[in-house]
Amino acid sequence: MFVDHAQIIVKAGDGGHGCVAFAQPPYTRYPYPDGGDGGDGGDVLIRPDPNVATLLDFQFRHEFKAGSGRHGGGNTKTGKRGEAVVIRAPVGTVVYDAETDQPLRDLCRVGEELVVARGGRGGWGNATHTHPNARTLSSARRPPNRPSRRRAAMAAEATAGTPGEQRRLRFELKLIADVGLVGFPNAGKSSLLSRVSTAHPKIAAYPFTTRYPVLGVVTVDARGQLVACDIPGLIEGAHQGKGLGIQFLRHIERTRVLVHLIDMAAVDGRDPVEAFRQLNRELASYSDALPAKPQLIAANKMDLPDARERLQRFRRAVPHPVWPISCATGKGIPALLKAVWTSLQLTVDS
Ligand SMILES: Nc1nc2c(ncn2[C@@H]2O[C@H](COP(=O)(O)OP(=O)(O)OP(=O)(O)O)[C@@H](O)[C@H]2O)c(=O)[nH]1
Ligand SMILES: [Mg+2]
Repeated sequence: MFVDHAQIIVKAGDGGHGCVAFAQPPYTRYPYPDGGDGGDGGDVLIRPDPNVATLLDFQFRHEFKAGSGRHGGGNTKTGKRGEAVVIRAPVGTVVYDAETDQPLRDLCRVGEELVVARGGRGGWGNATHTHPNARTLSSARRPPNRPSRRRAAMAAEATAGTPGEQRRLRFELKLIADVGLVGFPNAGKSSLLSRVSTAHPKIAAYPFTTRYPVLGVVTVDARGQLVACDIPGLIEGAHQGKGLGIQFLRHIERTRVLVHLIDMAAVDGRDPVEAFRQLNRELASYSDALPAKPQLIAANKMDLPDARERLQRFRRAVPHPVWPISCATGKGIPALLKAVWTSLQLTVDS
């Protein structure tokens, strides 16, 4: 199951309290303060992990709580630090503060880390608090068995730990791929991905076979590898929620090149020129960034009858280069991949 939204609550650990304690070694007249500091509370961190594919785990677990620091002890014992919690999220997760809806960070690189809730600080024990003024006691700083009028002042010599931060967060996953495959349902997007990569997207002759994005690693002869993303098909009015809507376009927002697949055999009776224009209108209604990306047009199903004539008509109506391919026979696909590769190199240089 592919899940690309989640809400969670994070709570960092509280700081432990500082300790009030006194030591009186033998043969000494005055005891001295030796209460240790409280330990700091643990932080809550988020780390992008390439082994996590979706936000599915957060459907089952909403709360993440780090450990609190232990209180300080006598004999200047510092309390143990609270244990931090590391949340692993898919690479490409955008983290928002759910209260303000402000983006906190886009976790798109492995190795980075975001502290989302800081642990509370441990309090000072009276040993720390009196340092460096005096290790021995003045008349105002007496131990409990020698009370003075200023006992209240003495008690204040240890401080309480501070509470850890608590926050509500929203995650939004935007997949990371080089190339996005777009087109109407049944255009052959999944067929192309399964032909050029080891991914196994579902392929069938009915619309909306693909219900969630699928990534595939494509090897382009000896040149190198690229990651392609197959998304559900779009239809006219998708921006108004028709079909599966346009929310999946989020996953191709980060791609650098789009491959637009068009069914030249018009198996569903859709005119290729109309299909091309309608799909571009849907892309434009999602954002200005998508139409601005380089778009390679792949005329698919060229093995079927009448595809050739439709391609000629398409070329006359649409003044862009077109790559005729067939996902059934594999014809034309190497040339398309080379063009995609060149286009990617150009976007890197620019
Ligand atoms: N003859 C022929 N059939 C093809 C070709 N490419 C895809 N098909 C068929 O077209 C149908 C739809 O293919 P898919 O790859 O599932 O299409 P899609 O664009 O992923 O469709 P959605 O996931 O529904 O958006 C399947 O029955 C494929 O076998 C081709 O080049 N030639
Ligand atoms: Mg598909």
